[in-house]
Amino acid sequence: MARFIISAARPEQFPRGAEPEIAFLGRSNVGKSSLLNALVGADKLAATSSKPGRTQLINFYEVDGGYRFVDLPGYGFAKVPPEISNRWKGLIESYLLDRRNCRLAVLLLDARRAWMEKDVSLRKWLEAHRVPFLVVATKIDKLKSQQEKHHSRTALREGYAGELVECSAITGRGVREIWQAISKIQKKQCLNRQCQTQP
Ligand SMILES: Nc1nc2c(ncn2[C@@H]2O[C@H](COP(=O)(O)OP(=O)(O)O)[C@@H](O)[C@H]2O)c(=O)[nH]1
Ligand SMILES: [Mg+2]
Repeated sequence: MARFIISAARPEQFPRGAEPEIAFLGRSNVGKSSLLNALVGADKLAATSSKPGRTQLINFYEVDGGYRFVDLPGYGFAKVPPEISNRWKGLIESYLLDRRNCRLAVLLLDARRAWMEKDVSLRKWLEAHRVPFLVVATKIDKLKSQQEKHHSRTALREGYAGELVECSAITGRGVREIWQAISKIQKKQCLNRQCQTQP
């Protein structure tokens, strides 16, 4: 079960309370909202769209287990003017850097495309700022042949040896593994960074 809380355009609108948050990041249209729905077993909790660039706000959801899911605005949509994309970037960065609730960023990649330039720079940014993250390659159901699957795996591993989950919002593949990673990392984080820095 899950419930929509708020669409925030500014940090002052972020919800209060200490609930741990899992943030979903990735290019527009990569499948962030669909994955969020698949994780909570809902069809229409987070709005999905075949048109990229529709989620321009930070959407907060309350989900079972005392977590919040945070649907961050997608990047990499070419038709957005620079002033708007800079504003999005500012909003995302202020969320990831300043938000104490944030325990984990889930970085989504399209399994067919693997790492694109902006994904790599985002991953490097997360590493540099020590934001804990999990890489999820989604739309895995679209890889039909063995050759496509092999090609995708090789490309996903190019320059990245960390934790990686393959998933599909359509078949539900990977959903359990993502939940496992969420519960594991939240506990670990509590022991390490976040809880110690709470006032
Ligand atoms: N085949 C397939 N399509 C997907 C999957 N996840 C998302 N999609 C489709 O990709 C499009 C964009 O999805 P959406 O969740 O809105 O992407 P967002 O912009 O990252 O939130 C929609 O048409 C979805 O139905 C998946 O795992 N498999
Ligand atoms: Mg979306």
